[in-house]
Amino acid sequence: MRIDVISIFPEYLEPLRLSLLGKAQREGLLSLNLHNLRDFTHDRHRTVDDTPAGGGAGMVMKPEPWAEAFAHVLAAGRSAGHGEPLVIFPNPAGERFSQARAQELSGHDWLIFACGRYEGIDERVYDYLADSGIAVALLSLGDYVLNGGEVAVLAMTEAIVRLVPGVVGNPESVVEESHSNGLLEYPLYTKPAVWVDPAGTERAVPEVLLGGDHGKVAAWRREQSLERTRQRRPDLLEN
Ligand code: 6GU
Repeated sequence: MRIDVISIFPEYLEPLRLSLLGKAQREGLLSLNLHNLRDFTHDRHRTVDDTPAGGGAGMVMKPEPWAEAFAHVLAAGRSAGHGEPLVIFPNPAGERFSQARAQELSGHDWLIFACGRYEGIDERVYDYLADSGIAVALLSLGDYVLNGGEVAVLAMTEAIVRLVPGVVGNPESVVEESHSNGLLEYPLYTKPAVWVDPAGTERAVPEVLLGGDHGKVAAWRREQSLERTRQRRPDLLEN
């Protein structure tokens, strides 16, 4: 999978070089390419924003650097042998990102994330991409506002890339986790079988988990998942 990120703060994305995603890059499962939008400006101040047409607060990202950045990234990906990309604009006014969406996006060969800042990007950039036949999606992490798309790209990229086959060592660990089946994950325990907490209370692992009956364990976990979901996220059960 190839991922390009265009941002005025490409250093913000450097944590994607660490840990599991770093390993995926070293193993050739992921090619991560970071681009500074300011490299596609031509004035002394490397200007990427201007005042909003019609007036109002804040600044709007100018279309010209975005068009140049996309031309560069599209050429680079195509010459590396990739087909058609999906361009994702992290945006609080976009469709809600979810585990199901992460699963679907993990099957793509090439994603381009375009991080807006300030009040937003000139609308003509979206129209230009769409009219050029490029697939575009606006995705939001949730109903709150961040200062820019970078943090959202960190979250979305991690959620997507860990689902690419081969990235997580044990494929079962991405099957049995919260949201993979529409429910929250059941509680987890490890050794010791009885733990004395710092207040002196003995806390035992539920007996069913130590009995060796896999059918009973599975039934108990399912029940716990349902109960947790009912308590914490009843909205998930409506679907
Ligand atoms: Cl994707 N971007 C920004 N700027 N704010 C957000 C968001 C995205 N998702 C939630 N809030």
